[in-house]
Amino acid sequence: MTNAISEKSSTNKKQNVHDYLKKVYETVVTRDPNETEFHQAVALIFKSLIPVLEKYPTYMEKGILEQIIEPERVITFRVPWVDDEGNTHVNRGFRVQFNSALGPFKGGLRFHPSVNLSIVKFLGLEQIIKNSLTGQPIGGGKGGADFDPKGKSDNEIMRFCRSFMTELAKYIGPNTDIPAGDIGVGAREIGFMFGQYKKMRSSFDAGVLTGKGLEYGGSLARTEATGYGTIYFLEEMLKDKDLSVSGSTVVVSGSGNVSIYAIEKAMELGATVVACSDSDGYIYHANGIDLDVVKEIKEVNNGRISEYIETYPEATYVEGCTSIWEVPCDVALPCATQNELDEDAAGLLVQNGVKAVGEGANMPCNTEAIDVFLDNDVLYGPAKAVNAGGVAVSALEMAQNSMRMSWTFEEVDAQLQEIMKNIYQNCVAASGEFGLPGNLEAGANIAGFRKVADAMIAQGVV
Ligand code: NDP
Ligand code: 2IT
Repeated sequence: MTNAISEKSSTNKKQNVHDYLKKVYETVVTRDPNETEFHQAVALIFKSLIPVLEKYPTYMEKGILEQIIEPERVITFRVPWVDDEGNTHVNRGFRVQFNSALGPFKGGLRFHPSVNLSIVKFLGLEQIIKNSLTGQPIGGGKGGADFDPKGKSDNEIMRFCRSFMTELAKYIGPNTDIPAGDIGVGAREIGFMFGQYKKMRSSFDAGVLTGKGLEYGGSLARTEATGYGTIYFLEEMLKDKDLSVSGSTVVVSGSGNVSIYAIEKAMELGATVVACSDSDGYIYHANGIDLDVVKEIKEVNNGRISEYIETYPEATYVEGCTSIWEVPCDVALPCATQNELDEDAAGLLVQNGVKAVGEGANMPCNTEAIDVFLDNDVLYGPAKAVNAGGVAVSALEMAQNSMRMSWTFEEVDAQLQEIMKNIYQNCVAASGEFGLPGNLEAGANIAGFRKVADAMIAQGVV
């Protein structure tokens, strides 16, 4: 082949891939025009896959993308419950069983008033790739309800959880679909749901839910896993640039499960964490946050982060959570929710000299913010890779449940560290192989996608 002909064929290939992705993406948007978060997640993944489809057109020929963006099953259901005053409320429950090519559906449940099908589908799609990256035998799913746990009594939470599980139990099982926690769902909610599932089945199927209490089949280190894993990944990223968590100034958004344990591990490795938030505002403490006080407020009392200044009057509280990114830092860890960090915030972080951004939350940086980081050579760790430690330890919880035994904290933590290192290395290798060195977003999408796609091809169109 002459150079001119080979160049033309490469241009044609690029055009084919581009046209194909555009067509599939348009189908997604036309089918469900209101699902903007889902569109955003699809677009990000598709962008990363351009060089993969150029090299391996078989993924196009076999219609893998058309299949992967359509959930295997979507379940929506009514969740009626009665409050402490005797009033009846009706919420909407969801479970999206997205992809079971690598194993049973696996992914968390979110209880938050903003939950709708778009949110659950974007989270489910991300979960497919994330779970693949962990190297464990788990497919992807997600669920939740538009229920607001804030201000509810323990009994109200229990009644809601039991009603939610009464319907969900029909569709899940230790070899079918294994839910866990997410925003608004922690050990208390998992406990209530497990109790109801057990009662309905007359069977102690420990492996049907993860994030369980330690007394009845939970894994040590699951509570810490997402936050700790985030810092293990961050340390790998920094190490490659001769940087370290030790000595760095860190800002973490949120003050829930992921944030608290990211703060804990960052501090343990020698960082100073100067700010964290909740949905109302953020605190700034120049000497470093006192995590025990944050835990007391958020984990024990279900309080507001603003209460922190009652103990530390020298710290400041700022109303409004999004302005947390104005605080200068070496490392920014968005650990609260989707699209909490936009291009303006990214610009400010860059201006203030940020060196690394690690997504503890799912899709916390919008697409434009990611571009700002990549264009300015900021180390950027994408959620699918960075926060995969939570689901990875969930899979270790399933393994322990199957064996009817439990590992020590140190054993689980050692496996978590190994898994996070492997994920980092696989992302680096995939981004390099496909001509996008330094782009871990692309690396994560490519490495995660290929394993799922190959399993789908091996299993045929069913
Ligand atoms: P939690 O419910 O424990 O904490 C959520 C935190 O984020 C709270 O501080 C909450 O503030 C804040 N937050 C929630 N929604 C909003 C919002 N719309 N705007 C601003 N702040 C908000 O949840 P997790 O820590 O478990 O989850 C946090 C993120 O991490 C989510 O994106 C989740 O999907 C992701 N994730 C969680 C994993 C896990 O194992 N739990 C695993 C991997 C990812 P407030 O108290 O005011 O509501
Ligand atoms: O987003 C996530 O990975 C989670 N919420 C954890 C899922 C799980 O099954 O542990």
